[in-house]
Amino acid sequence: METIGVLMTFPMNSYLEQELQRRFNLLRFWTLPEKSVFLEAHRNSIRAVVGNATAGADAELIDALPNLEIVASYSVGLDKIDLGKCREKGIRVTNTPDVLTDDVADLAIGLILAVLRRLPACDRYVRSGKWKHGDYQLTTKFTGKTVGIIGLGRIGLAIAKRAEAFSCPISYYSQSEKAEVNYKYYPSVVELASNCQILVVACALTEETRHIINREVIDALGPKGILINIGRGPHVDEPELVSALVEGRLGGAGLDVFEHEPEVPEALFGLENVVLLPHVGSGTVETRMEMADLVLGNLEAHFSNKQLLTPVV
Ligand code: 8YV
Repeated sequence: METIGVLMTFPMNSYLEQELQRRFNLLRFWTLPEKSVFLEAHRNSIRAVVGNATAGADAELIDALPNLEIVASYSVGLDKIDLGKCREKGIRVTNTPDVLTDDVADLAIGLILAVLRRLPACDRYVRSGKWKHGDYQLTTKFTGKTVGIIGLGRIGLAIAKRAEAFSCPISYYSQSEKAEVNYKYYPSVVELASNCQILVVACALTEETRHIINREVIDALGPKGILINIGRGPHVDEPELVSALVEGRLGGAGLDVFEHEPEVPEALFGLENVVLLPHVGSGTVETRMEMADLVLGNLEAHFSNKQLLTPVV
């Protein structure tokens, strides 16, 4: 398979990069200053694209590669891939579901605790020596709080399971009610937000879910409510979120993703009720290795005419 051209869009994992280099003719897109010149030269040899949540395969890239057969994403999210274009052209698409579910759900709970119990601020309090002059202020209890989840897929369900262990009543919003769960269903995000204390975004980013967190939802969650986003930045109307937090119209937020990441609104930096993470939901050694193995397994399967491990298209 050493002659098969594989275009990697972004530096995502060194083990994956090494293995792709060993097994295929790996081309590193991010190292090239003149991308269009490069594509002109290599367009015929590239048969696979390996992308991630930062750089996938848009219509322009797909159209530039006449022999593209497969897009193997090092992510569960598919929002950076033009799926319609792939379907139209018969290009296969794979992602990395399941292997990252636990990590992302763990992180959602970590963010809830970090916001409610002010963990980063407490840590800063100890390090700065302030503890010697008095105890840290009281914080807010997590156990028993009502948790609303947007999107009850694999990750949403895993978050619900964990929150249940904290005795939290669970409710959710998704496109349709799920027969297999006993959690309370709300047919709109505003209704869900009005009826929970902690609102967690765990759905896929699509045209329908872009800005699913808008001013109305933020107001429904209210000055004691907490927003947790482990989905995608564009799920949230970020300027609305920032002004709600700055003005005290929302109780707090735990954010792993941002609308224009790695740019993060500086207005959030001084707020103790906000915890900011650099998109690390799946970022453990163990999980990233499993994600890399899935990408490799899917490519090997495709080019050996075997069944894909995790096909999307
Ligand atoms: C990654 C992700 O952070 O799976 C997703 O959808 O957002 C991620 O796990 C990313 O693709 C790593 O490069």
